Amino acid sequence: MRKTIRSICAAAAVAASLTLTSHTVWANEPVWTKGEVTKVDKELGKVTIRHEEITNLEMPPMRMIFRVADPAMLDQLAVGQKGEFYFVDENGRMMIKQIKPK
Ligand SMILES: [Cu+2]
Repeated sequence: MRKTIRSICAAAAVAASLTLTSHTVWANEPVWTKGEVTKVDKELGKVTIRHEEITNLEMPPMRMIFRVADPAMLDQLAVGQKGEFYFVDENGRMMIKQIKPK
């Protein structure tokens, strides 16, 4: 009986460490959020997107303005463009880091 409890504890410890490891790896992976471009301002380098919930930023669905990490992204974006976006918080500025156009 005691042995059974000990092996269950060991299994739980392994599971916990696996979870921790996975999180560490995923921290640098893009988190994709679906969205649609509703406005592009090339001069200001800003894009308005109606986005679904952004889990990595704990943000509910809404329409908002983002900066882009690379001005070249502006050429890939047009009003009505749908896709998946990797949004990040760069010192309080919401920014599009990567785009997967659909
Ligand atoms: Cu938002």
